[in-house]
Amino acid sequence: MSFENIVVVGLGYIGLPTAAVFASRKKRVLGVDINADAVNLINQGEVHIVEPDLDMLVHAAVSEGYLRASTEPEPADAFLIAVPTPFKTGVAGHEPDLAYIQAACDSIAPVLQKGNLVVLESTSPVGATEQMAGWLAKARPDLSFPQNSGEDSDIRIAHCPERVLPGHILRELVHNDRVIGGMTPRCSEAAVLLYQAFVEGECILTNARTAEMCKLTENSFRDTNIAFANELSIICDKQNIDVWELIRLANRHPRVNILQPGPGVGGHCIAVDPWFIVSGNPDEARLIRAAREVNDKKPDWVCSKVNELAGELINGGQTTREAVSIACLGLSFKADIDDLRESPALKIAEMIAELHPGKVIAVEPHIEALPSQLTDRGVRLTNLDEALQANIVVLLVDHKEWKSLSVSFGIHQRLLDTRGVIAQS
Ligand code: SAJ
Repeated sequence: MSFENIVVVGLGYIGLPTAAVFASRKKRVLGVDINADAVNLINQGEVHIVEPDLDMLVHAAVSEGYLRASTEPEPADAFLIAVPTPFKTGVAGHEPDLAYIQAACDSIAPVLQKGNLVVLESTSPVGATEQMAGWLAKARPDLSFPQNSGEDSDIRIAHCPERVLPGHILRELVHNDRVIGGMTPRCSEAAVLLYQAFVEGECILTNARTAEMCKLTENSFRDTNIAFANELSIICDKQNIDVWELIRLANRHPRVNILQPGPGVGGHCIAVDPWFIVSGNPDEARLIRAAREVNDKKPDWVCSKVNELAGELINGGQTTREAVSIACLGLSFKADIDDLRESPALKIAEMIAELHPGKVIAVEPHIEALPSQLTDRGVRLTNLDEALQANIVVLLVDHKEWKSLSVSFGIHQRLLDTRGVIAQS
């Protein structure tokens, strides 16, 4: 068995880098996406997403003829599905929506052939790989699948969740270990053979359900640890203790490793995936749900602190509420990226602008224009120098531009540093 022709369905933050890395190993790769603009751009050797070095890799792969993009799949040896798994809209709670996976199945089913491998890479609730196999089997009754034919099936199916960190995707794709969960042991072996084309980490075999749960567990573990840090930060504020020093000290214990508090947890993974465990296990997943709630409520706490600081300035008789200016440092969901989606910093800036009658400005070195939810509320994009003159400076993202900055604030100024990076002199 060899995998020379690979189709990758979904050319987003995971699918495109994965397609490009396979192509860089001289596999013939067809990337498939419903976004025709992205497909056209990729065929010109350009990219529609921001990720270090991805543009160069895609350009080289397209110029050498190993990577092509299309809105329609073609027959291949292996199919990788890397499409989004958002929440269902219009229903209460946080139920995963597998509609994109189902649509991917519909698109590849007509071109499937005996001997093909289909791998689900999208982060998915437990049971999604079996569901995917069910959809494919229904569309292709002429082929046999592992759920009915076990090791002798025509089609092999596996789940191999991506685990890469945005900003470091190309390095982590190659060097991270991969958890590979086949629907049967032979499915797992086939998937290992596929990934060995570029993975230098270890490929560890398990079954599909465990692989699904493993990915959700990794992100839930991180979310719970950050929730612990966020809860500590609120307790420390009340107790007049420096939470950053506290965590530094506690982490000197050989078996303690607490992450860092912040303004909340954002992005499309850590703030989403734990809900996939909760929605499938509402009575059992009590800690995982509580962690999500703690992190989701942190932006409200930050806004109430800003309000408190404004009150301090006004009560001191130094100014009026309308005259208080507020600057937000950073809007992205984490440091040194331009991604504003699901960003707690953006949410906080929006809430401040909504509630505060005075001037609100923002600094975000990675964007050129503010999104409309801020401009509609009168927020202006500015530079760091102007922002540091504001009455209240709210540091929301630990971008390198102001990490380790030492600032001396006047008596009419207050700093709320949600990331603990600015030293006051
Ligand atoms: N954050 C904190 N404190 C910390 C660390 C992070 O507040 O100590 C916040 C960040 O500011 C951000 C959020 O958490 O708002 C998430 O950022 P992140 O860097 O922790 O994670 P992501 O969402 O960029 O990527 C995660 C990674 N998962 C783990 O580290 C377990 C990555 O490996 C996954 O592949 C990715 O989710 C994914 O695609 O699921």
